[in-house]
Amino acid sequence: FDFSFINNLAKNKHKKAYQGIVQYGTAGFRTRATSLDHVLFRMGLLTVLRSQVKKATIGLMITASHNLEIDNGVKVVDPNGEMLETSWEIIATKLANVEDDKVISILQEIIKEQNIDTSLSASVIIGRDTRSSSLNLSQAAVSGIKAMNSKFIDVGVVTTPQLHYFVVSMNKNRDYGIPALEGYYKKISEAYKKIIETTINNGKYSNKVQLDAANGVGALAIKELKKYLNGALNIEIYNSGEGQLNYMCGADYVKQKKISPLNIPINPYVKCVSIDGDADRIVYYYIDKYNQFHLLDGDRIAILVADYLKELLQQSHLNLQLGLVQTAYANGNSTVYISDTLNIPVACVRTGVKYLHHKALEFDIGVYFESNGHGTVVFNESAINTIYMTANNNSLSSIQRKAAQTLSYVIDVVNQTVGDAISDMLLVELILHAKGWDIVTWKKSYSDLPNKQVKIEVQDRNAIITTNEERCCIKPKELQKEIDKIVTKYEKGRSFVRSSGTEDVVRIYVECENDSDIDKMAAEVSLAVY
Ligand code: 16G
Ligand code: ZN
Repeated sequence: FDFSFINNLAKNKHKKAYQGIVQYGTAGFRTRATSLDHVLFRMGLLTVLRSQVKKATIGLMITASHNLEIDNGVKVVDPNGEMLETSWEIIATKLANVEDDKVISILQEIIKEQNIDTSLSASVIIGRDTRSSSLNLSQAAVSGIKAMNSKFIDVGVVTTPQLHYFVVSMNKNRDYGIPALEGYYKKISEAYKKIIETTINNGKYSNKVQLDAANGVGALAIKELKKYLNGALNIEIYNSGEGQLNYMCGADYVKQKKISPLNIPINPYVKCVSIDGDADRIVYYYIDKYNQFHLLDGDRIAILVADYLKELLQQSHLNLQLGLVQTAYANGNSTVYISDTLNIPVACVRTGVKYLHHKALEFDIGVYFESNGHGTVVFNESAINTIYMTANNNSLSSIQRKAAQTLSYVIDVVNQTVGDAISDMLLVELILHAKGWDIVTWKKSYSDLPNKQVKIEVQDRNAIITTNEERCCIKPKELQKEIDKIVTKYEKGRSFVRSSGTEDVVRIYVECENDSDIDKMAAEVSLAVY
């Protein structure tokens, strides 16, 4: 590397414009867009080294997901489509925060400590969302990548899951799919159409969906997807870019506020979905004739998917272990329903996709979803092979083979690299279609406990420390005892507090049996936290 050239860029063109500390959190760096130029430049440098260590293509996605337009962020995607390894988050944080004239020495330190052969060729794929700040930030990253003499592909404006798809398909020698957007759309839409064609619609299913695209990149992707679907799903797109990104719309808004987004037509019982600003989250909802709002969030999607997969496994006589992964935010009744009614093992992990993803990999088929609508299904290699073999085994009964065939298409509909709003929507739709369900029937399977989330702004979010997958607070010391005392006063009461991984806030979750108690309970726990 030409260190003096890099040094010059670090001290001039990409010098620090922000003196505060930035931290590589649950989903990468995320803060005001104006503070990020130097971070992006440095992440450009770092991904090249990461690529040399892993001897594979690394991804760089510029987005702040469901945050408002003024924010932006960046996350690094490892070769298998997973989030950057934890030990490198620390390295990334260090590199992002040192003074401009220390960038070179830190780079040299990383090279030495990680024993990196810098003569190896490297490759980085870079993508961005539709934010007005994203183009400049991606250019800052490219500036870093180029300064390290690495190859790179700028795939431009893509959803986060599409960027993950690119990384995996590049690294898996096309086994996973063709590394192009066309490959992505074709893969998921072809498989979707095959399943729809082979199942008889026998009930209340309607293929009309009103989709709120949060005025983000998802709108572009869905428009594209529609061309490939050829009418197999009737998607009406709202908030497709004319309004402000994530402002009073999008999956996070709808999930938190439990109300419809701006601009979506209110027609009773019409199936609606909201995705977020980078299209990796999805929630469903509808309004009934009394104008009451009904949410079907990630917990419900997970249950729908797990139930369907279980049925297919039974029909195909496949002895594969199916499991479900949730976080503490999962509604208590959803957990009871999964273990008691569906009899599917369910695990709980801490917030953040990487934790869910890793846990899900412990099953042959792992379904994971956060309540906020971020999730997917992962199939291990041997499960995939067994499914394909069964689908093609002519000596088996046609029912058995057909179920295995359907499973094999499901594998292609799903974006296994990360939660993907678009492929999750197709998955939900094909299941509702197979079951002949409308959205009301889906909602009826069980009822959620009333619940509420509150956030409290704090100086130092690290003041709260939790254990037991965030369900128990160990610092400050007395807090958990107080929460326990509050909780016992309410039937089916449950509450936990945790510090956010993306904002300087402490989050509080409460749930209990009676709707009329929920505000009081939330207020009591908030008071204990203050
Ligand atoms: C990030 C996470 C998401 C998690 C959220 C929690 C990824 C890709 N995204 O958006 O999974 O639910 O953070 O935010 O891991 P919080 O820590 O602010 O509550
Ligand atoms: Zn997102």
